[in-house]
Amino acid sequence: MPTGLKINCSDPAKAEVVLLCVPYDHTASFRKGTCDGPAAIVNSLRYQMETYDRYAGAMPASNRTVALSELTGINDLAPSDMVARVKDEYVRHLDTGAFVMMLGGEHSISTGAFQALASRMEAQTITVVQIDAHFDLRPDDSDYNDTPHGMYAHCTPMRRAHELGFNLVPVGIRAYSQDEMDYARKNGLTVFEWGGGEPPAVADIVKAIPTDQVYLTIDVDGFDPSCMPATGTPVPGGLDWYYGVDLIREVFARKQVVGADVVEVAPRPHDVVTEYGAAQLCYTMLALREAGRRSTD
Ligand SMILES: [Mn+2]
Repeated sequence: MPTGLKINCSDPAKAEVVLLCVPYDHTASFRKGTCDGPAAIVNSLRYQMETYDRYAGAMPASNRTVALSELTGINDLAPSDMVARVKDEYVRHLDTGAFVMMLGGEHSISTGAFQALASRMEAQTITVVQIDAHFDLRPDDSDYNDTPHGMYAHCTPMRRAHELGFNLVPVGIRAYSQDEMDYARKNGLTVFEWGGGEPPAVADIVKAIPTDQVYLTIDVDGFDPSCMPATGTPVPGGLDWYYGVDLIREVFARKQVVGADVVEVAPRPHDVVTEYGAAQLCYTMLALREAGRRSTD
């Protein structure tokens, strides 16, 4: 009987791993509901996981302290205040040396993490590896929204990350504006676009990451909707489940992952596939951290 992840520490300030829940859903452009994502993912994490993670060949260590940090009331905030609150909270966990696994919530929450990391480390030494159907490189959402949410809308976090100085490696991209592609080209991004042939070798993606340090941001719509259907803006033809797991495994084996998030889970009635899949990715990432890096090629 699967028992799942033990959340064994009530004080995030004393924890080695913090599950930072950000139930924020203000600027979604199509289907709403990502404010219910974090609780659904945590529920699956606690009660649905096999303790042994076969993807990592390891388990999240039972003697590690794991705490929940839930940003309650955050859904009442305007996007800029939300980002500021996520940043403050994230910085607190960075300063106690915790590894933060952030759960969303719409993708704009990642900007708070980027700002926090950039306040404590050199952004240039970190690459944001982004699994996503969309670039999220817009300056704001004014090109498609009659009542725009501005520079922290959920179509903007990678633009904000790039402006902060992070390197970007987007993977699974298959829906974008011409301006976003122009921005990516102009700034020399290596883009792993999906569709139009066989997917690239996982090793080629890892080789394209210019730094040792990586922040992994997983928008579940980067995966094919057959495995992640409950999301705000599903797009057919994404990453196959096992391809995504292989990519995440290789990133953890070759790089130092300084933070991760799983966003845009929008639970729907009579279906737990997406939150289960998102929880599995979180669990596998925590198990991969315990498995450690591979020393040889
Ligand atoms: Mn996204």
